[in-house]
This record gives sequence, structure tokens and C-alpha cells, in this order.
Amino acid sequence: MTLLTRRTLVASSALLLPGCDALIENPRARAIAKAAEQATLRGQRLLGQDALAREFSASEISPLFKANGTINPEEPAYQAHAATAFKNWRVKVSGLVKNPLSLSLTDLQNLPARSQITRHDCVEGWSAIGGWSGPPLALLLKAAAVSEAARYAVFLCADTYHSTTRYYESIDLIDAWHPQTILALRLNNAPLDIAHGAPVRLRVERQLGYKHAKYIEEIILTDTLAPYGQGKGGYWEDRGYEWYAGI
Ligand SMILES: Nc1nc2c(c(=O)[nH]1)N[C@H]1C(S)=C(S)[C@@H](COP(=O)(O)O)O[C@H]1N2
Ligand SMILES: [Mo]
Repeated sequence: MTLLTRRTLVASSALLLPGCDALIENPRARAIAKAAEQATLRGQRLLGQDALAREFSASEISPLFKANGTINPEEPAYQAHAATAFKNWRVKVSGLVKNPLSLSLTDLQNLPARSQITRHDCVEGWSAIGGWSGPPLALLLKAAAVSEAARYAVFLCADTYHSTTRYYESIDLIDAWHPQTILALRLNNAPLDIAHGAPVRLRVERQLGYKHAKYIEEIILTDTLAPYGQGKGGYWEDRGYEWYAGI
């Protein structure tokens, strides 16, 4: 609401109620104008920003899905979780949310899951088709009640991959709410193995492999990427890769 300027109010109410600019001073007219703007936004997202990445059939699944980057986090804390089948693993959702969450694997497993067979493309030049399954990130965002000020979701991982800081990634809220953005718990009908990000990893299907953070421990809603890593929004972004890695 506060983001609406007088100009956009005039523009959207003019569309709805030609010649009635004076009505913008009226709270009911303002509400109608706001609804018109939201409808436009939804319309645009249906046309483009919500476009789905291609999905494949089960017969197209790659016989071998290569694992890349960290394939077995050496950190003692991670190894302790792995030794106990991740029973004490939590995924925290914090930052610009009204209800911070701390979810166990069982909590995540009990949420409705989405299954999708998609192609993973790594910048190193290989691709693989795999079947992923897990709760849509949107369900967590809804439960956490994301604040209007949030612009990004940042994912903090348990591994450090040849550095002293954790692997991390970030996406904007359009990708965060996208129906194919899931917290994958399973690959090809089996619980995620350690090489592919156990116990939970991101799938953000319209972007390249490095965006798909494995070993997720924390999801932070934020209006700035500056405090994380070198401030470029991800482990590989800090080393020169694009932040929006669209395929
Ligand atoms: N935590 C973490 N996530 C990560 C990486 C990593 O090293 N650590 N590597 C990224 C890269 S470059 C790719 S291609 C994919 C590889 O996923 P896979 O091992 O399931 O094939 O994970 C991405 N997510
Ligand atoms: Mo990659």
C-alpha cells in the first residue's frame, strides 16, 4: 500500500473509472485502484514471470545424475547430522517474516509435495534430467508470513566448498514464489543422498545449477544481499558468476 504513489493511483483508477480522478481521495476508490494494480501484476506474472521450466517424462530420467561442487561436507556438525540420519536437522526461516519458522525434516515431509522431472544445467557444460520432490518454497513463505519489505530469499548451506565461509545462494521473490521452486527431499523416488544435498536442497528450475543450493540450514528473507558473503548474492556470484542465471 505504502508503495503506491499518487501517480500510480491516478493511472490505475483512471483505467477503471475514467474521468473520476477525484475519487482517489476516497478510501473505497483507493481500494479498487489497488485491486486493479494487483490484477495487472498478476496478469504480467501469468504471461511471463510464472512461466514453467520444461518438465520431462519418467523415461527421460538420466541413468546417472552427476554430483558436483561439494559432494560430502566435511564439517563435523554436518557429519554428526549425517550419522543420525538428519533427525535433528532444522531448516530455519527468518529475517523479514512475521512468523519465523524452525522446521524438522518430519515437518517438511508432512507438507504437500510437488514432484517434477526437470533438466539440470551446470555451467561446467553437463546436464542431467532428474525427478525431484518436496514442498514448494511458497508453502513456507506463506506460513512464515513474509513482510512486504522482503525482496530476496537467501539460502545458507552447511558446507564451505574450498573456502572459509558457507556456500550460499539467493533468489528474488518472483522465483521464490514460483510453483516449481521446491525444497527437494527426494531425487528419483529415493531420499536425497549426501552427494546431491541431503537432507534438503533447493530446486529453482529456470536457473543454472549453481543456484540450486544443497544442504540448506537457513532461509533468510531480506531486502538486501549486502550482509551475505561478499554481497553479490551467492558463492559463485562472489567469484564473478551472474546473479540471475536464467537458462
Ligand atoms: N551447498 C552447495 N550447493 C551447491 C553446490 C555446492 O558446492 N554446495 N554446487 C552447485 C553446483 S555448481 C551445481 S551444478 C549443483 C550440483 O548439484 P548436484 O550435486 O545434485 O548435481 O549444486 C549446486 N549447489
Ligand atoms: Mo554447477
